[in-house]
Amino acid sequence: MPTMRLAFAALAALSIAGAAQAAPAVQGAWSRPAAQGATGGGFMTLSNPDKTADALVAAETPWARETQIHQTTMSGGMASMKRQDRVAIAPGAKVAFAPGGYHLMFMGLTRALKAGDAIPVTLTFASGAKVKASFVVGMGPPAQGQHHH
Ligand SMILES: [Cu+2]
Repeated sequence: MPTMRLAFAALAALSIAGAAQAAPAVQGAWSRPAAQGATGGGFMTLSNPDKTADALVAAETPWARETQIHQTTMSGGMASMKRQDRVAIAPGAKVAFAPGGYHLMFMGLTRALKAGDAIPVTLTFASGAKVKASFVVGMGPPAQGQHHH
């Protein structure tokens, strides 16, 4: 059945050519201490190593009832937070999630966030990639070299 074998070979080659784009990377993920039941903020730098645009569309952690993507904006001297459906990351670009800008909002913490804790978060991207990251609890970004892949 040489024809059959050829067909399989062609399929295999196709699936390699059509492989998912490279997943975005997370660096310096951190969060501030917070009480159980309160709301926590998640900060990080996302980078897109691929030649195709991607976007963060969802985040999830078992440590909070719900996790949302927010952006803090200033208008008329007042800071307000708006929920974001997606945060685009251009090809080869980095997007900072930091106090005063984009951040994750951990709503209804199921446990207290104490310094040194590592919040397990799963990030979902428009490309379909799911990336796990540990958000280290402290007063600022963790030292370089501690990020997880
Ligand atoms: Cu917020």
